[in-house]
Amino acid sequence: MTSRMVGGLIASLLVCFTTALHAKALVVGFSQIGAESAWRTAETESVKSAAKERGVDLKFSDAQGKQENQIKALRSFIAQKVDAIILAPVVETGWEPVLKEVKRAKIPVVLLDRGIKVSDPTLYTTLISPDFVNEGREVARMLAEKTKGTAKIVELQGTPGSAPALDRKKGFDEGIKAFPNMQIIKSQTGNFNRAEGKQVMEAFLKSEGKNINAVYAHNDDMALGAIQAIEEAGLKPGTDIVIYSIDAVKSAFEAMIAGKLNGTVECTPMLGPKAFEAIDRVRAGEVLEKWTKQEDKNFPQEIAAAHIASRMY
Ligand code: GZL
Repeated sequence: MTSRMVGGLIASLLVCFTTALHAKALVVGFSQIGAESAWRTAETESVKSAAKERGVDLKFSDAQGKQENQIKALRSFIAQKVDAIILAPVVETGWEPVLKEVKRAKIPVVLLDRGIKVSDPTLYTTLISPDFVNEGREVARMLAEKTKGTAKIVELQGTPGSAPALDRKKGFDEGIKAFPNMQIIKSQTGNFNRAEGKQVMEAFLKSEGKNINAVYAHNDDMALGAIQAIEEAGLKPGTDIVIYSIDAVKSAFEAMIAGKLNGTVECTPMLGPKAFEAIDRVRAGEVLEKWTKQEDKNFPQEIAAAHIASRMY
């Protein structure tokens, strides 16, 4: 090689090195609700591992279930000049002001697993979530089939004001309308967590006792709490009182195989890769669908054993 060629080679290597140095990692802020359920923890893990795989610098904030902490986190992401924001909004309302600040800072927002109500749809790029209303309808269908259309139901609702709680109730109410002998006799929030699900179920058993023959829980963690309460009351969950829920977490499959849970509807938390794909597309100038809809799957008790080995969360 002539000295000119060696010089040229060194120069081009230097250019590659400096560009690589300046191609800074993408910085993404992730405002997560908390760790209220196994599902939520699985979602956090999915986002963190997808960020790691992509070499994304992820700024993670756990709001401990409080909207004001999420709003603080969003303002901090603006101050840090992040390239994009992932937001799992604890409730549907109260986001307009802070999302206007984010928009002014020209930071794209991807909503994860829960929707929001805003007058200006440009305040977020897309919502990656399932159809919660359909999930409620599917539980109603499975419960109607199991009880032949006659059931005195107690309902464990998710977090008040959250999209999944509002829409899973809406869908279930629609689903049982066709069955006059299926009534919800008690309905209360258990905040999507096992402890509160157990406490509320204990109260239902105290006030309604033998009158109850079905439980509709908006998520598996509350259903698992209800199962504990039913057993402690000397009754057999899954037979004396049938139980249906949503999420399809691994412990729900274990409960179904033990005959204590009668069915669950899958709502996948493995949304990390999709969140970063959406961010890449937005940054490349694409306009995304407002709703990146995730498909659900029903898991009645009968098929739990065949599927548990392949469960990812
Ligand atoms: C659903 C998600 C819900 C889960 C719960 O997308 O928002 O929140 O069903 C979780 O387990 O707490």
